[in-house]
This record gives sequence, structure tokens and C-alpha cells, in this order.
Amino acid sequence: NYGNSQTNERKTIKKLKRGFAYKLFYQLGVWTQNASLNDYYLAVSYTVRDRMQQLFINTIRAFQQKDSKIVSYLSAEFLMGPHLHNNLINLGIYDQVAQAAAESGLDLQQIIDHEEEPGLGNGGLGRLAACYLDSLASLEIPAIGYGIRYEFGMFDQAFDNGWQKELSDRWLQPGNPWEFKKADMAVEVGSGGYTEQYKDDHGKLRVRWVPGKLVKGIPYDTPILGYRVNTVNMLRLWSAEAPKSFDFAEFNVGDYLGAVHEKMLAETISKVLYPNDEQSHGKALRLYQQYFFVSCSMQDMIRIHLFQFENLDNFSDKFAVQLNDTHPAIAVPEFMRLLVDVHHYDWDSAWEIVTHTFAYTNHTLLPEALEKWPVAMLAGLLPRHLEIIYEINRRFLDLVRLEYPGDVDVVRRMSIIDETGERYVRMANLACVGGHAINGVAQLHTKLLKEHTLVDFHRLWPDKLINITNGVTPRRWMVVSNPRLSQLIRSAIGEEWITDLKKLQALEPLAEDSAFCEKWQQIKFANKQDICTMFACKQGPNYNPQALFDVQVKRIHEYKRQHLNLLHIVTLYQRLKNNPELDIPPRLFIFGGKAAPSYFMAKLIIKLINSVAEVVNGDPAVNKRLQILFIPNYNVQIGHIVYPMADLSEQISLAGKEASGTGNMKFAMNGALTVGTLDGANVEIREEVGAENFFLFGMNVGEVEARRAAGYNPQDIYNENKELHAAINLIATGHFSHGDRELFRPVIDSLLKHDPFMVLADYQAYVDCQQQVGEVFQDPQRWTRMAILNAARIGKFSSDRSITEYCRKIWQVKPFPVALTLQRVPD
Ligand code: DL6
Repeated sequence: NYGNSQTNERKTIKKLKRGFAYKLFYQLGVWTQNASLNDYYLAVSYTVRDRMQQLFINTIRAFQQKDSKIVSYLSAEFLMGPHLHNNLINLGIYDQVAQAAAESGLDLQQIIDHEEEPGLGNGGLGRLAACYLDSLASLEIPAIGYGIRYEFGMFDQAFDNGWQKELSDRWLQPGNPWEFKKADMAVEVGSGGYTEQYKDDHGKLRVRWVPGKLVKGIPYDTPILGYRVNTVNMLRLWSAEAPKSFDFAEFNVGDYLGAVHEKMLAETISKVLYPNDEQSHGKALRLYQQYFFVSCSMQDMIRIHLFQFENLDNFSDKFAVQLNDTHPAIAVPEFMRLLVDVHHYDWDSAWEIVTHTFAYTNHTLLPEALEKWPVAMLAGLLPRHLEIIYEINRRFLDLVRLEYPGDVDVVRRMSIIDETGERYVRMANLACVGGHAINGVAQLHTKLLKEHTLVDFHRLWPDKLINITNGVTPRRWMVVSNPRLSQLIRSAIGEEWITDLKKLQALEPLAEDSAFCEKWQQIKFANKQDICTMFACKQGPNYNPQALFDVQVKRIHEYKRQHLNLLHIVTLYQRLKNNPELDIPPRLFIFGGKAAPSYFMAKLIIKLINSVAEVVNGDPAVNKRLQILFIPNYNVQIGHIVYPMADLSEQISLAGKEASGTGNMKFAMNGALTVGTLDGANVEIREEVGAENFFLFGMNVGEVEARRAAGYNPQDIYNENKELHAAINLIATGHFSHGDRELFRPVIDSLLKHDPFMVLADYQAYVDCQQQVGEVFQDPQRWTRMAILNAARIGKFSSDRSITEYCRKIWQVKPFPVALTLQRVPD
């Protein structure tokens, strides 16, 4: 048998090598000597993609069976990260491909690193969608992710003299080997125009929308492979094109350029991803992007449904549609329009279908992030949808009035239309009304939704709002990104944890095993060395892998409090300057994250971090003990190297502001300890890993509220706390800005005058907690034991658990294993 399997292995490798050569020659049109690294990347990727095809085609066939129910995940963002490595792991052919590559004179790692990642998301929300697609496929749940194929994804970040510079992301330029264009499955989407009444063939009065313009949505399908299963689901991203290449009428009168201009305008729709943290409600293009992908997707689902069934009566038995935040909430009136105007359902039957189909996930507690669109904008762009929204609202408010007679305030608050000033459509209210379930993304977040943001909806429908705590996929965030640790865990407890993360519990006893602990430490050290090799320090000595790697990677936002981290750094800097003998472990502070291009304060915080880094790293009096590295252009690829090497995970948002966080889970899975507040999913992580294995500091939500109610004055804290006073003064007096006292004044003013995220109130608790962190780090045995226990107890935060909950509590779907009835075409 062993002989047989060896022969099969050789055959596989031979076929792979032939595959690479074939793709190079026939598909890419180059020969080996002339091929670039990109050509090789494409050749290897196409070869791997071919190995997914039989599964993909059989899964699509399974979608079309009457008894399979499909989850449609509607999301304006999918932050997928690089595909090649993940696909090799999920297919289980990494070793063979590495061998075939080596025998072809190629370095697989170099090819993997070459991939330009599809950064079609801003951060947590888009990355969550990607983790959920991985889990849906791995759990054999038929699913389609629907979104937008942005030509330019998240901008690339560079630093220019410490300032963030945004560069356009040209991810499609090298070619995208993972997608299939399905031009013949295009759909049309309207905009503008007017609505009119007409009599149908039976003399019945109906309404229709006569759009002023049409665009075509072209689907591009990316296969989403489950881990070692036959299921290969689909990410279907829509790209906008003009309905015809140019307008003949205009061409005939000679306006060729005008016609081409129209075509360009159509293509603008899917051109660029909007960075978040921007006020978008004035941006008609953003609204139209949302409508565009939602309309394409609903039409697509209806087409799939009608392929199997005569009508749409049982649509919600076939599709469970999840609205990932409110970005796709316009799906509610769009589906109503399609049912009532196009498929001629009466309103009540249509509403029954719609509300049984949709469910909505809320991802934010920040009031400014709750989407609303001006009524006037909707009237111009989507006149029929506005009429439908008014009708939904009229019926809904009748219900509210019945429930709360005489209470005009509740009617005003719950109305889908905000009439407090300029009139807006509140998308969260629309999503709450239009679906059968609403969920928050961590226990604390859901509790706060129930008590504040969605309190009225919760009172009206007490069973509708539930919690499903976020999770992340251990395939990408352990197996792909941390091969050394995954191998150690495999050799200790086997492989089951990869699909059943709770099995990591078997590591607990090994936290007492000195040989295992030593291996654990060696792996962390090797991962840290990788980073030191990858990034050389520009101002001082090279980074020290023995140091405590203290990491904060996430979007730059005041509520996430990168400036609190920075105040701690400046405090340590001062302490070391004042007392060179101070007994603290060397630390490397690592930052990563982008600021929204128009978010002035976040960009200034980036400049401040880089300015402090320049001084600290360049000061021989401290730079053997304290260093700072701001890794530019933080993305999924960089996440792959950051999570495995971290000792300490910074999760320090003001309690009540971070909905969940998912980086916190990735760090803990890879054996980093958390310093954090009782915010988002930190609360549950601490519960799981044990309070003694988590560095907790700061006010809880109740204390934050009480402090604010008592009249918070940051200036008092500044006046009373000497170290804080000195740290702030050092920044204010230009120590980190070549004497310029104006540069960082806005940050200082904000902290001293308003401090909206209570940085100063939590400062002392944070600094004290960090002191404790340093002490524990000086006891490597203790630290390692805590780290192993973090990983061993992190099982709850697998996205497999989250998806299983969605299936049971919201979608009512079950696994539908794919049978390989369609055979592959022999090669
Ligand atoms: O649920 C995923 C992720 C959470 O982990 C973060 O805490 C939360 O900030 C993020 N929310 C957004 C908000 N976008 N909108 N709207 O990105 O979602």
C-alpha cells in the first residue's frame, strides 16, 4: 500500500508540474525562460483552480436541487485576503504543490507572497464576511456571498515623512486567476426616471417604475472552498457596465465621445470601495452602489428559484438572506418591488415572503455610523423604492400606534423616516422592520442594542433581537498563517481542532509540560525573528526578538484609542530617561492600521506615532529597551505574519464602543495575551480564557456612563496626574516634532478639552496594568503557561460556532453534503 501511495503521489506531482507548464504555455502564452514571477503565480493558481472545478460544479448543481436551502450573504464588503495559500490548505495539496514547484525550479512561498490580495473591505465587517464564507463552505452549507467587484479596493497606505499617503489599489492589474466572468448571466438595473400607474391585461391597476437609465451587472464568481469537503460555494461579485457599448443614436448625431462618457459613468458604479468612517449620506454614488449590487443579487436569486419552482411563494424556504449591516438594506423595498410590480404579488403576500427572507446583523454602536439617506436623494435615484418605503412605514407605524396609543415620541423614534430636520431614510429601522431577525455580534453589544440603539424595536418585538458572537476561521488564522504552531499542536493533539476548535482544550494539560512549553516558546521566538528580518529598524538598532512584542493592529480610530497606547509609550520613555536602571523588559511596540482619508484626527495620530517612533528608536539611551514599528499598509497578508508573532494583544477601546472586535480572537488563538477593557467580545474572551489569564483594566460601561453623567473633566486628571501631565507636555512642547508646538495641538486639545473616548480617565489603570504585564513577561514559564491556556480555551471564537448558531437560530438551514455526480473531464 505504501508503495502504491508513493506511486500515486509521484503521479500527482508529475501532473501538477505538467499543469504549470501547460498553463504557462497555452493560457499565458509564455515559455519557461521568459516567464515572470507573476506568470508563475498565475500558472500555479490556474493549476490549483482546476483542481477545485469538479467540486465547484457539483456544488452549483446541489444548489439547484429542490431540497437544498441556500444562505445568501449580502455584504458591501468581502475582505477575502490571498486565495492561493488558503486554497492549497483547504484542498489538502499544499505539500504536493510545494514539491511540484520545487521540482519546476520554483519557490512556492515566493509565489504565495506574490499574490495581490483582493482588499474589498475596510476591516472587521468585511473580514468577518470572509471568515463566514469559509465556515459556511467547511460546514457544507450551500451559500452564495453577494457583493461588489470593486475595481479599486481598500487604498494602499504608505508613509511620507510619517504622514499617511493613500495610493490606489490596483489588485486586478496582475490578473485575477480565481474568478470566472459569467457575461451571459448579466442583469439590468435601473435608476432615476419616474413611476406610473397602468392597467394590466386583466384590467387591474398597477404601478411600475420607468427608470431613466439602465446599467448592466455582470457577475464574477470566485469559488470558496470548504476545508477538506466537497462543498465549494460561490462568491458572486457584480461589476457594472453600460448596457450597450455606446449609444447608436448619439453616435449617429456625431456625439461619439458623449456616448463613451455615458459608458464610463456606468462603470464608475463598481469602480471604488468607499473607505468607512466617512460621512457618506451625501454621496449618491455610494447609495447607488448599494442598490446596484442588491438589485443584481435579488434578481439572481429569483432566477435561481424560478429555475426550480413555478413561483416565488416558497422563496424563503429556498433562500435565507442575511443583510450584513445596513448597506444592503435597500434589498427590502427592492424585493417588494420585484414581487409586487414585476411578479404581481399582492402587498400582504409579498410582505410575508420578504419578512421571512431577510435577517439583519448590526455591527456598530456608534451613532454616527448608523446609515441614513436623504429622502430627496432617494426620490431622484430610486423613486419607486421611496414610494414602497413610505408604504412599509405607513403600515408599520399603524402597528406602532396600535401598540402604544397616544405615544407620539415612540412613533417619531421608530419611524423609518427621520423628520427631525432634513428628511432621511433610516436604514437600520428599515432593516429591523423588513426582516424576521436582528442580531448583535457580541453579548455586550447585543445588550447595549437592546438597552439603547434598538431599545424601541426590542420592546415591540422581544424575541426578534438576538446575539450571535462573532468568530474567525482557524483555517486561515492558524493553519495558513501560523504553520509552526499548527504543526506543534497537530503533533500534540491531532488535527480535529481545525474543524472543531473546542478540541484545543486538549492542550490544557500541556501547559504544565516543560518540554511542550519550551517548543511553544521556540515557535513564538522563530515567528518574532521573521518579523525582525522582514522589517529593519530605520533609526536605531535592529528589532530584538527577545523583546515583548506589544501589538495593536486595527483601523486607526479615536474610539480604539491608539493614543492611549502612545501615552503609555511616552510614559515608559520618560521613566527610562529619568531612570536608566529601571527594571522593565525590552518592548517592541507594533502598530498597523489605516485611517479613513478624510478623518483628520486619525491621520494626525498616525503622524504622532511615527514621530514618537523616530525619536524613541533613534535615542541610544532607550532604544535597546523600547522600540516602535508602524507596519505600513496593514492588510490580511500582513495579518498573517502579525498574529503569530505577538506576545501582547492591545484591545483597549473605551467600553461600550467596539461592537465585538475579531482581531482580539485571532491574537488569542495564536497564543498572545490580551491587555483589554470590558468591551465587545473581550468580555467573552476573558470569561473563556479565565480572568487570571487576561490583563483587564479600565472602566466598564456602567462606570463610563456614571463618569460622564457626573460631568467628566479631563483637565482635572491632567492637572492631578504627574506622569500623564509630563507625557502630554512632552508631546505638546514639540519634543517629538522638532520643536513644533502646533503640529499635535489638535490631539492635545481634544484630549484636554473633550476627551470623547475618555483616554485620560483610563490612563492610570492602563499604565498600572501594563506594569503588571511587564512583570509577568519577565517570568517566561508563567507567561507561556498563560499563553497556552489562552489558545486552549479559545474554541468558542471559531466562525464555525458562529455560523452553526446562525443556521439554527436565524436561517433554519442544514448541511447539504455535495455528491460528486458530475465527473471531471479527464486531463
Ligand atoms: O462585526 C464585525 C466588526 C466588529 O468586530 C467591530 O467591532 C465593528 O467595529 C465592525 N463594524 C463596522 C461598522 N461598519 N459599519 N457600519 O465595521 O464590525
